[in-house]
Amino acid sequence: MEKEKEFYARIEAKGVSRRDFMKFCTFLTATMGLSAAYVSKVAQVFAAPSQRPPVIWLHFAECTGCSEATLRAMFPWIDELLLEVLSMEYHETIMAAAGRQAEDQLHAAVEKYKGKFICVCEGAVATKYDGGYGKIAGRTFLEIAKEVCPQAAAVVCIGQCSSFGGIQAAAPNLGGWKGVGEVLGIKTINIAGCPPNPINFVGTIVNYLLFGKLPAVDDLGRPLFAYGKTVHDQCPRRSHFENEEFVEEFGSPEAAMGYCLYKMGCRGPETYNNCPIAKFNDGTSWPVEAGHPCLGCSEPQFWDKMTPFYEPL
Ligand code: FSX
Ligand code: SF4
Ligand code: F3S
Repeated sequence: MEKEKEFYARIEAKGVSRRDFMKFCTFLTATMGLSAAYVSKVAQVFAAPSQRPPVIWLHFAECTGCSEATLRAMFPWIDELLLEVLSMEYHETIMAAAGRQAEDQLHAAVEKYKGKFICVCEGAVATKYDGGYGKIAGRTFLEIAKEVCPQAAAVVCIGQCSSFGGIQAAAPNLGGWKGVGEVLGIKTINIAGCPPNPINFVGTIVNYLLFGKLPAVDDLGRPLFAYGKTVHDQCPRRSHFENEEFVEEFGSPEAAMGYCLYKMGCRGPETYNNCPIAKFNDGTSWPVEAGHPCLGCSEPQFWDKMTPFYEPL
């Protein structure tokens, strides 16, 4: 009770009312595919956390867009998630420590929480030339991944790069870049997207805290609550597709009328993601709503398989 009171006082001081918070929890609960009966339980995960699982967040080759997207999500006020709900032991972008101090922190955290921590991976790992394409503190991404990931309770890959290799794995892929699961031969939870929607990451973590297990996934390791349906099947422009009302030029009257973007190269029909429902930036918009075709960013090797962009399938 005390904890809960403190929580509401803390978020109120940040200008977030209890009502705003409950609205977020309702949205998150629906995104997770749970019934409304779970809203108060989801709220409890934030308001009165019973455990603070340690998290070690590794960066490999990427643009840091995944961290940026997560850190910029107003909900759930990422500092709450990182500092109060989770125990963030290592995250290069946001930690104060640098150099040897940061390295020591990583090793100490792996040692201390062996078998208990959640390892979040962002970015791809190079496999050619002994992984020599990417290093941190003199050690290759490959060495770091091999050392840290197998000691985690679970490995969550955030983004296209750690899930499937991403841009650096696009042809000709000189470094032999791959997703973390493939490199290590382990099963990872893949929060696909370039960048992924932070709500799908938060939903995965909340699922873990609520039920003590990771969410059900598809054969590519993507949580079904978020990646169970195609963009096309949830798209508000779908009736235009059925009526064969297409945009054929950006800036045209058809574009202004919100016609279907299929002929502009939309990959919604073969892309599994919840963008039309979850939207980005706290439900503000998503690519198709902004008038841009889906590029297929949550599908493996989309840089190779979905290109050339802007041309119909
Ligand atoms: Fe990859 Fe993350 Fe694309 Fe970037 O860091 S998924 S390049 S948007 O953001 O890993
Ligand atoms: Fe499908 Fe894309 Fe057209 Fe939407 S805009 S209906 S996702 S093809
Ligand atoms: Fe990516 Fe397509 Fe959604 S490009 S963000 S999966 S609309």
